[in-house]
Amino acid sequence: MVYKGTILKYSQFLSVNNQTPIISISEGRTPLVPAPYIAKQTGVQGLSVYLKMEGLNPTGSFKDRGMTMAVSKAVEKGATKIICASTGNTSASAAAYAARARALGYEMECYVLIPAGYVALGKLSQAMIYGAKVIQVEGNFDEALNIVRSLSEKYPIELVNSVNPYRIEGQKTSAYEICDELQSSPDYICIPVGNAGNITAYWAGFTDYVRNPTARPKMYGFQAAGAAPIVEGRIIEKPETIGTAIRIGNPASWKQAQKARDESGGLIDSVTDEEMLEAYRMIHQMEGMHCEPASAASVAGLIKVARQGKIQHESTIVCILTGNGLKDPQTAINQSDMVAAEKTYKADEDAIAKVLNLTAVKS
Ligand code: AN7
Repeated sequence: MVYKGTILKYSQFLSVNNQTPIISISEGRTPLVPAPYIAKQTGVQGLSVYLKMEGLNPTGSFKDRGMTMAVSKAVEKGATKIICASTGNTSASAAAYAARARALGYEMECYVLIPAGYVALGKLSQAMIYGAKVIQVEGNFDEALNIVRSLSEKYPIELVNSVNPYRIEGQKTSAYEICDELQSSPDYICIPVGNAGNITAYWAGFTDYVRNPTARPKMYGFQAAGAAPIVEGRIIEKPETIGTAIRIGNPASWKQAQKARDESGGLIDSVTDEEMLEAYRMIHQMEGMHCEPASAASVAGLIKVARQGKIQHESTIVCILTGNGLKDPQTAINQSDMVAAEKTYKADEDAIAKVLNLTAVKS
């Protein structure tokens, strides 16, 4: 049977019925890929580390799992406009699901507010080509979120940020997939934390799906050091990090993230931009996998806390790679060893052999 997305697959866990219009782009079913090099880098014996490739969702991030629910429920109640603030991925996803609603004959417009100058180009281009109205704001994500929250209270427009409970509900399906695929629950989830919706959703998902409370994973969340309000216990007025996806100083799901941490026996810590970029290079160069910089916070965090003795040997760990590496090509180029595009060579075989240092003659 043709796969038709997360809502149909897991409908018994979601607030849908036969009347709910299902706005789907066949999101979900993302690969869980072993990461043996990263496992070794932790220095802990016998770990099984997997990367959950959420960047392989239809718009290149985990946001699609929540957006299929939020837009389906918006259409169900008759909304014709949706709005969000975004560091990029939410806007791309909202724009795509609005387009998908139009494909099914519903009137649906999408408005997105993004912090000017701080959204990776791939994400901005997605929101634009999917047909959203893109408003660049001279301010950060937190300021943009305050505006869209207020607008959605005053005007007939549906808010699709993760303060919309259907977003969190939909994002639980990744936890279900992990349990289905491993045929048990992992011991730890390592996950980047920005607005804190995703860590909240995973914990809710494991709580639904794993009956025995002691079998549920510990939730290990990681913020960027320059944008770590939960770790520091205060709002960060001017968050800064290379991981622009998680450049958030006042997370909407702050309390819920702390609850996920405490109920699971987990932790929320921070990683520096240097640690994030080191993990980002490792994921690409030593695993052949890809993700965007913010996603690498999960792997950077795992390595950090493993070296502090906070990971049991012989355990199973899933790091969530939340977004696709192709969204931010500039960071990839900046982090590569070669600045390939800057220099060109004559189309001459001998000259190229020399550049490549190919000296020995094949026998
Ligand atoms: C790749 O798109 O907040 O803790 O506006 O894009 O649930 O916010 C993105 C967040 C991690 C953090 N990784 O998740 C947005 C936005 C990537 C992300 C996060 C985001 P939350």
